[in-house]
Amino acid sequence: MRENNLQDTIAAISTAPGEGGIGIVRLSGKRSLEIAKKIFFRLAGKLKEFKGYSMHYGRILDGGQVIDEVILTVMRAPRSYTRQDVVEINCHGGMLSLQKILELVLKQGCRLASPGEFTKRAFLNGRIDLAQAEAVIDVIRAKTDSALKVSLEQLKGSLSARVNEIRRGLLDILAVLEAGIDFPEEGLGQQDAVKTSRRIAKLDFRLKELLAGASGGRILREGLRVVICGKPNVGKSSLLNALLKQERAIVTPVAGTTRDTIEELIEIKGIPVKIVDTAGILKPRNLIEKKAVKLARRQIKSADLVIMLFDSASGLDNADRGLIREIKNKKTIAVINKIDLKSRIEKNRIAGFFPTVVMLSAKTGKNLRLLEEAIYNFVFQGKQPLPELMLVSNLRHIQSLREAQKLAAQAQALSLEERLSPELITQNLKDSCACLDKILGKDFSADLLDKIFKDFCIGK
Ligand SMILES: Nc1nc2c(ncn2[C@@H]2O[C@H](COP(=O)(O)OP(=O)(O)O)[C@@H](O)[C@H]2O)c(=O)[nH]1
Ligand SMILES: [Mg+2]
Repeated sequence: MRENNLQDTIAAISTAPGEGGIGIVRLSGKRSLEIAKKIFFRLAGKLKEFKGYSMHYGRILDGGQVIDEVILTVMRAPRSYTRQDVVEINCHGGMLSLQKILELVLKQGCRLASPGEFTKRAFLNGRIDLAQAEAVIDVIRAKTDSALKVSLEQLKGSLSARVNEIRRGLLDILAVLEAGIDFPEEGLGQQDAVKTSRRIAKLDFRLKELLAGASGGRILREGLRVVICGKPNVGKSSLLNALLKQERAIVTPVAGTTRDTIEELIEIKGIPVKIVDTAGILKPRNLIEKKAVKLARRQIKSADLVIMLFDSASGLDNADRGLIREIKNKKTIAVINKIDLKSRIEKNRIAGFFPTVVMLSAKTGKNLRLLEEAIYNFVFQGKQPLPELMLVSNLRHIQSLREAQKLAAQAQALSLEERLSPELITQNLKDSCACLDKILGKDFSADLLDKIFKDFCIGK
């Protein structure tokens, strides 16, 4: 595969497209320094040798023509992002000079890098493992401070260290068991069996511990999709505005004001929340409303959490009851809105249908905080998330950890059986270990790498 070829010298624009103070063209590979030397001319003094971690002020020239005034940063193998020779050309951040410099280095023999190829090289050259490589893009895409913290921990290698530790534990047990299989006459004594079982149980516990923070971690990474639904005029758009703290959606006393769904990203206590306002669900009066209701239903289907809104002032009616039936399989927080008006709904009437009921006023903002707390609790089940337990956030890691844990638990159950069959236990432990290897990228396919890095930006 071309992209797994580490011999080419690759180049790409590493800064975001558009205007900026500075733009960077990055080169990585054996010929980086040689190519940079061909197009770079120092403004003061003569350039002798590029030292690692050095910066040079000068010009990029194409033939005799000045392309831009730049600063060149040189990082030499193996002390660089990719463990290869890396040159970063810091030029003016206009698309034209970036594009021209990129074209120039391509003309001189660089190949255009594919998305994430610099990071892929860091992985293939062993500077970081696969879980760390995946954390790079999560750091870039983090939507909240908490999400950033989790990704930075992963990039630092905290998750990998935990996984490695468990993996080593599994290998140690395997070594003992396999010695027993090789010398069956000695066999595994009762004492050994108990000891083995305890050791597997410990690792099973460690895996469960990592998985305990996984659903929260995943939401921090991907965001929580919250859809506000309810019949017309209960205050859905007002609630969106209140949570957003700005007048985003049109609010009027006229039923049927909202037609298109409105989505906005907000932060609730560190959780990135995609909040979606929908049209009220009631018998549509015309074609537009019919489409709006259809859209609203589709949104409800894709929600991680539904906020079902009731109007305190108008009382519970058949339309509300119909909606309650419609969303009975969704995770829902019920909200009784307009508590600033005379109440005609008792909380108890609704509490039977929903685990959480919040009473608030979208108009005055009263108790809005309680809804934010309810959403937070929905994600973290009322527990304060411990940073050390919030190490997992990537679905691929979660799935492999789950599989590894299941296999370890099976091995542990087998080790308690009277007629111990070491071969079966070792097979389960080996498979469990293989799952952990996948997380770390000790075992990978070109397809997997393609899948992971295709989501990266070019130049990273
Ligand atoms: N008194 C009071 N009126 C509200 C409250 N929330 C919304 N409303 C009013 O209810 C009407 C419908 O609100 P809107 O947000 O458009 O409802 P939607 O159709 O569910 O989106 C508007 O006149 C709002 O001003 C509230 O908490 N208290
Ligand atoms: Mg509305």
